[in-house]
Order: sequence, then C-alpha cells, then structure tokens
Amino acid sequence: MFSRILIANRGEIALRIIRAARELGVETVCVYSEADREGPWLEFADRTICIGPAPSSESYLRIDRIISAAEIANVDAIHPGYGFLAENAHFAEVCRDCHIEFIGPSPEAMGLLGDKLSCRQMATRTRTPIFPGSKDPIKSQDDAVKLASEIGYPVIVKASAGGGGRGMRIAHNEAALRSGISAASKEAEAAFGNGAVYLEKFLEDARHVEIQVLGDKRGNVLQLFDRDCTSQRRHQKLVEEAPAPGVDPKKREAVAKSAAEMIRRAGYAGAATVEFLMDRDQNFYMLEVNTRVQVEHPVTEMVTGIDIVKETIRIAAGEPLPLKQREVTLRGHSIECRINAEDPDKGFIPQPGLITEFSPPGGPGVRLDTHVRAGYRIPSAYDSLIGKLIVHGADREEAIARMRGALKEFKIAPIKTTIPLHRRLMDERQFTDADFDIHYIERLLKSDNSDVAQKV
Ligand code: MV4
Repeated sequence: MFSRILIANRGEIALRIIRAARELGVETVCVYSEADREGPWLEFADRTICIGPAPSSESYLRIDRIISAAEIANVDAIHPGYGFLAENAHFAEVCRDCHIEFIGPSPEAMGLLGDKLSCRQMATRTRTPIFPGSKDPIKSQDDAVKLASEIGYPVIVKASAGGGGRGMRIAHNEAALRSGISAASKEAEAAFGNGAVYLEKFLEDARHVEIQVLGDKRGNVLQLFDRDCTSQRRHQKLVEEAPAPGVDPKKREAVAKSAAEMIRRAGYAGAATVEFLMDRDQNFYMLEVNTRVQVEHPVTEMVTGIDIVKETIRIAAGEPLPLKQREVTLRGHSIECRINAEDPDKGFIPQPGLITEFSPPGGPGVRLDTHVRAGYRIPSAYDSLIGKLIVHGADREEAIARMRGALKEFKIAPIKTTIPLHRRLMDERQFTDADFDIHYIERLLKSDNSDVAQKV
C-alpha cells in the first residue's frame, strides 16, 4: 500500500478521499488555492500545500504546480477526485512520467473510453447496446444525410471528444442536420481541439441509468449495478438513487454484465461509470463512459456495502478486487440529494457567502458527505456543491420517508440552498412513482414560472 497520497481536489470529495486513505493507513497531502485557505477539510490532511490563486486555471488545473507539490511532499500517488484533472489523459501521463501513481485508469484506457466514437466501437465488440448511428467520424454532410435517412429522424450530432452535453445538435430534418454538423464540429474544435462529430438516433424522453464498474490491474472487473440519475437540470444532477427503480432484474443483470465487459476489454483499472439512456420499454442505449469516481458514488456504496473510494486507492496500489461478482449483492434502496448553494427560485444562481447556521440531520440510514460547517464562507470561484445528503432504507418507500425527515431536520442559513426544492420533490407524485424522464425537473420548474406569470 502507498505511504502517502496527494489529493488534487477540494471540498467534499477531498474530505471523502482523506477518510478513505485514513482507514487504509495512508497519509494525505492536500493542495489548496488561496480561496480555500480556510477549507475545513484541510484540518484533516496530514499536510497542506498552497498551489496558487483562487481561479482553478491558476491552481487546481495547474499540472506543473500539482506535480511540484507532489515532489516536495514525496507522495507515492495522486488522487484526482472528480472534475478538475480527473479525466485529463495528459495529466495521467505526466504522473506516469514522474513515477507518481495516478489513482485512476491508464492514459490509454482513459483515451479509449473517453473518446465517444472509440467507446461506441468498444460497446459494439462487447454487445453493449448503443443507438443506431455512426461507426466513424462524419466525413461529409452528404454522407451524414444518407446515414440519417437510414436510421430516421430525429438524429443527434455529437462531438466525439465531448461529453456531459457539450457540442450536441438535434436535427429533425436534412437542413437542420447540415447546419448542425458544421456548428457542432466548429464548437468541438474550439472546445476540445478535435472537430470529429458523429450521428446517433435521437431519443426524446428517457431515463438516465448508469452502471458502476470497478476494474483492478489484474484484469478483474466487478459491476456494482445501477443508479438512476434522471432528476437533473441542464446536465446538473439533483437526485440520484440505487438501484434504478422499476428495472427488470434480468435486464439489469444483462446490461451490467455487458458494461463490465467493456471496461475489462479496455484494460481499465479503477472506478468507471457506463452511462445509458433507458426508454419506456426498458431498452438501454450506451451514451458514454465516465473514467472517474462520480459525485453520486455513495448511493452505490450504500446498497452494495463496498467503499468505492477506498477501492480506487487499493486498486492503484496494485491490490486485487476484494470480492467475486457473485458476492456483490444489492441490499435495500439508497437516495442522494445534492445540496447546492444555489437559489432555485432565481434560476439556480450561485449563493457564495458566510454560513452562520448549519444543523445537519441524523438518525438511522442517514449519511451526510460535506466539508461545510457553521462559520464557513463558500467561495465564489468553484462549483456550488456544499454537500450530499444520502439515505438508505429497506426499500424505496422507506428511503424516501427517511429523506423527507432528514431534509426537514437540515437547516442551513442565511444562504439559499436546494434543500427546499428537494423537500418538495420528495412529495411530488411523479418522483415518488418514479414516473419521470430527463426533462421532468425542467417541466416542473417551468410550470411554477407560468403560474407566477399568470398571477402577475
Ligand atoms: C442523447 C439524448 C437522446 N438521444 N443521445 C446529454 C449528455 C450526454 N451525456 C448525452 N446526452 C444525451 N444524449 C441520444 N441519442 C439525450 C441526451 C440528454 C440527456 C442525457 C442524459 C441526462 C440528461 C440529458 C438531458 C438532455 C439530453
């Protein structure tokens, strides 16, 4: 096992990694920016090193500064968490060149699965279901028009190097397809330095279901079943749960098995998430693979009993996965609400500032992953996630009841948060019946605004 690791991240995930490392007897070194000087998580690290000013481009994204800190502190490995440099294959390569273990996949595996087209090819080889569409980048508008007429409109143009909803264009006809291709390609070239785009059949309403996978350095993989992340707004997830409600167990098993095989074939070590859309008839279509630990990993930990963050460290140190697939079983149901310092009544505008009151909830089956406490000032330079409230219950009904109670107890003041929105969601029939799709939250918020407009 490693003696010491560096955590190239901040906030709740930095604290989550500190906790995992501590249990493994591994020392932690946290790098931080000037805006995070008072970050409560830093108290729990064995050593802290300032790497620059507040903007992440001058601190958490600076490979040179992070590597310098790693050399100074003499660490064995770097954990990137999520966001920042977590999916940067160049960073993983620099770590390797510097003989520092990157806690995550090799740059090769990251490249293979991070590129959407090569990921689709990998899916084809392992019979993981995908949308009908391109095998290779679009060569010309005419070729794309021909393919679109084969698969049928609507279609979606996506950037091969993109992800998380950037660089996409929906086309309902030939004219829109032609302009969509050049727009998406230009955008992808500017954003990722790679203008390759491809075509898929577009599915209008669906649920977002993803499979958690772990791979070790000996070619073993485990699938840890699925999560539903359908409740989202503008590609920001609000609520996640495990297992995905209403999925047929045989279907779940088959999709998860194919997802795990994809990860194994990529020679992947670490935590990976294979994202799917699921239609009303429970047909799955692979969207992309996230090559990192995800924000919503706790719901999977709660239903499988596996500490995913601890495993990422063990795997990077060369240790084998602790279980066989048949020993991975699902127990109960878990739900996570993302608590953001944002005002949902004002278009989710961020609410940086001083927190004077912070009363966390408690009781059986309640977990709070947060770096926040009373007296903490939320900086404006980073994303507004201040914590994740996670519950576990014997079934979905009990989990929802627990979440309701925990949200009732949870008090944060004076800044606005997403807590009141979550309280409301837990009472919405569409949520409690899991009768939702990826546009559900936006529709719900829109109906509020039109009510207001009518009153005015
Ligand atoms: C799609 C799609 C419909 N059809 N692909 C959005 C983010 C990126 N991961 C892929 N995305 C989508 N791809 C096809 N062929 C709809 C979306 C999509 C979406 C997917 C998951 C969660 C939320 C979403 C919100 C809007 C669009």
